[in-house]
Amino acid sequence: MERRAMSGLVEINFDGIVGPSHNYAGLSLGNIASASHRGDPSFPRAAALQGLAKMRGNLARLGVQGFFVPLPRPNTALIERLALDGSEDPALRAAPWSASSMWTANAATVSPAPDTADGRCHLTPANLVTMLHRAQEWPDTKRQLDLAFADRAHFAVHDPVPPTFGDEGAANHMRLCESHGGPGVEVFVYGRPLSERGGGRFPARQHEQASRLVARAHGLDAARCVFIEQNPEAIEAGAFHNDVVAVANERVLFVHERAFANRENAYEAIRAAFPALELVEVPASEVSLAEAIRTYLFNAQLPTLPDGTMALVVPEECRESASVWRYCERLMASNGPIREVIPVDVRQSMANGGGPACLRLRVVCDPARIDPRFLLDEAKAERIERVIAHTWPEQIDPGDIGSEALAQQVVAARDALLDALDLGELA
Ligand code: SUG
Repeated sequence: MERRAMSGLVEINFDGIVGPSHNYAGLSLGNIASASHRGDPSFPRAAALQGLAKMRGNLARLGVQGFFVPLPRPNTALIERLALDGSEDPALRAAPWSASSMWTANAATVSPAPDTADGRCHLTPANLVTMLHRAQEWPDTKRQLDLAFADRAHFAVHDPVPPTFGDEGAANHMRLCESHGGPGVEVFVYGRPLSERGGGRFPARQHEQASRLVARAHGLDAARCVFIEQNPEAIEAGAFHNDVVAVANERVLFVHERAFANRENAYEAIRAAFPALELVEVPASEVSLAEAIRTYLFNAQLPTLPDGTMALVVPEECRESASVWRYCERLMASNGPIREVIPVDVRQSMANGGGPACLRLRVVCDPARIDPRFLLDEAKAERIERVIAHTWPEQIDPGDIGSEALAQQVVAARDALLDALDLGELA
């Protein structure tokens, strides 16, 4: 199949605005940060302002930035379906309150127009079935995608993959290309189920059949798709998504040595589909898998800057780690494609296992085709900031979850945001 470069296409990062119910309930088995912060007080206002500061930095660097609004919480329909009456396990009680839609890398898988058979950009919302608190996201996520990408001549928004096959969206999907507007090779990374891995503690959240289904539904050319198994050792070490151990941009794949089950075969398969690959592999002898996962070095954004070089936008935690920062300094001094490393403070999200890359969904498209209400500019950033400062709870303690007073505050805060952004349809 012939795939053409298309003009006017740029990469847009859609960040999830951190919702007013952001809390630490320890809901994600296999996500070490989530488990270790279970029961801590959370700071939703600070969390949302940290996310907004990251968006502003990227808007200044890249000239374009999108966002999605938090989903409705607490989810009253889920509270009813779970028959919650106060006697249940606190983790179950917390699920309908989760602000997990902030991690928009799990909102959907996106195949840009130059890769697809019908020349439209295809989006499939992730079913996120492995975790209850995340499985509730997709219907509201789809509503938002349908609104933001309503132009059916340019976008196709699919239904999610059937729940038999867990799908966690773009967090397990990478795209390699010469330039964003040109044809790409799409790399899907899946985990083998525990039953097939001969044991282990943590579930694989991305099923191979989900990835293959998405590739078919998006009309991708089979010769330009690569399916790779995640290293079970990485899953066991806490890499519950591939984007905890790898990130790609244009020709570059920045990856930990232990990311894939069979590393040589994986690189060979990628090179066969995309010979121009520039591999930047971090050896375990320089940064251990555990340290990579603790600091989220790979959960970085890797945008191409206007001058054509690439920057790695990493969590502040990377600067505080001797081995990781030593590596970053060497990277910056090298002649490689990544010349700048920019630490950002997203600590509130990090404490739930979400770094800079988790907080954004990349969509390559013509910004003129998107509903402009989802694109950020400075005036809108100020409006969002004011709403967060005035209405987001400053602190949530574990005992607050389930309370009527907090529910009212969270609902009112989201309503104020929708009002400020003229997005009343999502109420
Ligand atoms: O699904 N954490 C999220 C973090 C998602 C990170 N996304 C990417 N790697 N792309 C998750 O595990 C924690 C919620 C809690 O424990 O309250 C949580 O859902």
